[in-house]
Amino acid sequence: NGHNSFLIFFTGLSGSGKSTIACTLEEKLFEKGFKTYVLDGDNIRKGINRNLGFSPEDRSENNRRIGEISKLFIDAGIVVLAAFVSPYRKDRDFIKNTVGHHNFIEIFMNTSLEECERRDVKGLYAKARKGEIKNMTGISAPYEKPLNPDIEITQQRSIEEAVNIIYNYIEEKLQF
Ligand code: GGZ
Repeated sequence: NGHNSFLIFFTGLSGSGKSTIACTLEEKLFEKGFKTYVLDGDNIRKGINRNLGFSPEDRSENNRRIGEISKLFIDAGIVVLAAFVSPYRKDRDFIKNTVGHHNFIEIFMNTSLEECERRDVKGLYAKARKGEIKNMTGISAPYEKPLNPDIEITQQRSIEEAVNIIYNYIEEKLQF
């Protein structure tokens, strides 16, 4: 009883809500019986990509490997939810080409820098403002907004609303 598998790719600033929405959506998909997996900094940057930092080159390599890993999961029949800053258009395009355009759903978490900085869950923005962290996306490194994302989630959305918007969009792609 195979089902269609693809990559749901969340991009946005640190603190924009990528992981929260990805994990909540994953629970919903799991409840409906789909095989799913969440890729994020916690399982990728602490493991296979622990040799990579936040220079443009390292971010590109991080994203290249994320694309290749996603492709393997898709081949294995798993719906992949990936939550990464992925600030460069060319890196997101690489991932899209790697998994195939029809297997790629781009979700732009459009939360303003002001709001992300207000949340500052990990204290990274405060450190970046003090110059203790360099290459911080939004402060001292660029974020190239998606020009044509499949879905844009604005910051006034609740978690539940965001998950429902994405679920409704992917429902037709899911084979029950
Ligand atoms: C951006 C950084 C940085 C810098 C550490 N810039 O909110 P988080 O903590 O959990 O998510 C951010 C994560 C970004 O890693 P990614 O693998 O998603 O980035 S990329 O796609 O650009 O390769 C943040 C933390 O790591 N973090 N330093 N300088 N985010």
